[in-house]
Amino acid sequence: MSVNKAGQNDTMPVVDSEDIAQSVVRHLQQSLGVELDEAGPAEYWEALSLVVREIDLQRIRATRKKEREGKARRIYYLSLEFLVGRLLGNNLHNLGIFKETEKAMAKLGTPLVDILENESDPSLGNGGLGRLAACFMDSMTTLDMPAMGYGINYRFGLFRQSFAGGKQVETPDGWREDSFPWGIERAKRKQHVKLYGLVREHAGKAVWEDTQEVLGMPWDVPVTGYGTGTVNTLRLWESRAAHGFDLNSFDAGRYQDSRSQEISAENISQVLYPNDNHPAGKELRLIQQYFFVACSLADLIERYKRENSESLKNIADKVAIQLNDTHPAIAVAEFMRVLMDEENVVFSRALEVTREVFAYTNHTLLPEALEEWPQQLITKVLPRHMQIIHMINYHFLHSEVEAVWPGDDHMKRRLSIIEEPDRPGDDQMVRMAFLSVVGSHKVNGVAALHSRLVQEKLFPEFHHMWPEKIINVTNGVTPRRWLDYCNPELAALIDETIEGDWRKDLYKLGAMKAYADDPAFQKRFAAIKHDNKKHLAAVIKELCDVDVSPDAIFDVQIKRLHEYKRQQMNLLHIMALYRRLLDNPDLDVPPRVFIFGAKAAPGYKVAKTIIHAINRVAERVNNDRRIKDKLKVVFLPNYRVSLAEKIIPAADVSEQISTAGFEASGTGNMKFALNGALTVGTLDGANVEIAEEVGDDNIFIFGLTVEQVSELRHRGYNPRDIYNRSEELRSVIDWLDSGDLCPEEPEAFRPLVEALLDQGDYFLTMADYQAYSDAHERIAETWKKPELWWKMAITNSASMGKFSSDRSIQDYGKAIWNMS
Ligand code: 4GP
Repeated sequence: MSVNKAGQNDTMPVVDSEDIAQSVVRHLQQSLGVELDEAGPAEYWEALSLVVREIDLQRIRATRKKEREGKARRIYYLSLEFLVGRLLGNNLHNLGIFKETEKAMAKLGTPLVDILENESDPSLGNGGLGRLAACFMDSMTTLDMPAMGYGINYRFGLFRQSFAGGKQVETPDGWREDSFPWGIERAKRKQHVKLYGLVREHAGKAVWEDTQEVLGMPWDVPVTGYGTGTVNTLRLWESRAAHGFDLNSFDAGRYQDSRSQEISAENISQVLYPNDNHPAGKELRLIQQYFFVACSLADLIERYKRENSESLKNIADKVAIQLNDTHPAIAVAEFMRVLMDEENVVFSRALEVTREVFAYTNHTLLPEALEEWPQQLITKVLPRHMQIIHMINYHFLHSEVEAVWPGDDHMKRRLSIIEEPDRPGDDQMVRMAFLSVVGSHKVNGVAALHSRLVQEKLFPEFHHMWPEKIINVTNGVTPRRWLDYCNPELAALIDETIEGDWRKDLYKLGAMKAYADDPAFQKRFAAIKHDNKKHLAAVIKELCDVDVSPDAIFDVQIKRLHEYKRQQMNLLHIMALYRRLLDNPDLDVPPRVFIFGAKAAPGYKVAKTIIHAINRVAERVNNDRRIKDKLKVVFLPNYRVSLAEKIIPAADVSEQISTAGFEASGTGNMKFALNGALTVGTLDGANVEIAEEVGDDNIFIFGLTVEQVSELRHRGYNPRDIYNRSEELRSVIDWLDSGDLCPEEPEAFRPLVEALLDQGDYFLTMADYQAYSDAHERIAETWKKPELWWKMAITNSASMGKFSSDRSIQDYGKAIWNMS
């Protein structure tokens, strides 16, 4: 018996619903010790996960064997975050056994949908960069690339969010406390990591000694691909005490900083730092970074030696390491250390090899997000690495910079990996981005506009020195999770309509453009959206206790809460709409539901204020009968991947409204368009390329461009002028500031008002407001013409071929990893 078309591959065992049901029962009884009549959805979830894991493991072995025999270069993706999302449903889809499993579970009496809801999201990331890493693992596997992801198995992932009086409340998310059947401990591959200590010279050689040691235990999570027998591995490290050693007991006198006493071996992998686009400059964070880098490099070098040769001189032929942002940048120094101190490779050759192996992806231009570490801290935690960074820097400045700008000390200071202090006596900072650029053969931005800004604004001198080094690879998303799995009805309609398997070649969706005008097709497309909206309405009712109608426009902004993403602009506009409706309850506008989902970093005051304000406005609007349900506002708590999977298929409008020049790419924007939502967006990040693909008539672009933003700043910008001129803006900001929305804490929204009016409105919310409001008028007008709306929606979905992460990975393969 065969499985569905995805599964037809001769390396795969054929599995039918009977086999699955039997295996589930076997695991219930033999692995979990549960009788059939005792099993609920949670037990079924675990048993079924074990069934799938068994298939995965079989394939992992086959994959490894094939790879050992092959000649290909292996890609190692180093990332402090992998926001993989729930795995069971996705794996069933990828393996092509979803339908058979549905049947099996129906036979056993518990619907698969209920079972899938029992999986907690592995919350191992903050946002875009972590989710991108997960899409990339899916694509590398689907494309049969030998690849491995390396990260940290945090005990507590990103916090859980709830609201109290509208304010964000954070609680720890012990996501794997109950069970995580996907992770398999591989004690045989454990690593020892050194920290602290001193460097002494012995017979002319640097020796790092008197160190403390921690143990890194790998947990392997299988990564399935679609329509292939390949299963890759995501190896996540967990820290443990080595030899009963505890960093706490280490002689406190040797620490320059008493905070380090809080660090014990086990707590290195305890928590994910909850910051998006913002580094956490804590000692423990540096240790986390080094810990996972050291484990990963040791692990991949061992594998290289097992499979290839004892000598590392040709390691670049077989190994490519991708740094996901600067978080793993210390890997450059660690790799050099291994080559020089353990393998006796001379400095210049070691640097050549390192550069051939490493490449670095930049994900943000925000200056505050560019990681820097105090030199003193690195010297304390990793004394040998600090020496090596100095050596790299010396070579870089005195031979490479010198060759381009001879005698130019100013340029050397600008480009130095170790920054001069602003004031004498201040600590010198190590610029991890510069270390990453100097240590890599390629650096890439994540959308065309962003990469141009990386070349021109972020690293112009590096771009001058090495014109070939900084390139673009536009982000993408996996169509398996973000269409096939999350929107099965639409996936089925597409299958019926077009030729070929779009799951593997997303450009095939282009054939759907021929149906954009077809009334029958439009009707079905719209009916699916309506169905998805009904499902989401039920989720909204359950989580927010608000009734929303699936006939309204579902207008969605889901992403981390950040001033540059401008949720506050959305809020001001909602407040204005509400006031317009109060002035005239019979206003001829389509009913709208504004949906938010976002976590704010716990220490980010203004972001938390924005959440609070949205919730308070929502409460007011949702309970006001005068506006006749023409406006609803909901903020779904605890936004995460599994919630995104329910929201995105149900969206009509996708809010991508960052200040131009700030959002490196965005990937939510791609997921929404793929599922037939229309974008209201600025010319920022990948929105620019989305507009190119769908055509200007099929997207609502508004606002200042990057060039206009810099002109405006240059001219001088005073948000108060806009406030004074715009009656509408003035009235909503005054309302926000009046205490009316939060009588028990009348000053609650001051930080937001101040950011907008008194602190220069850095993100130009006021400047873009009118254009944004006008774009929403256009949206409302378009909604009134359903044939036009659905034509646009279908065209969007059909034009997303470019934004598959398969295409991104192929680009990486060609331009960065030298894959043939
Ligand atoms: C994000 C960027 O903000 C987002 O535009 C991009 O799509 C994503 O990376 C993937 O490239 N950056 C982060 C971060 O998540 O922490 O810097």
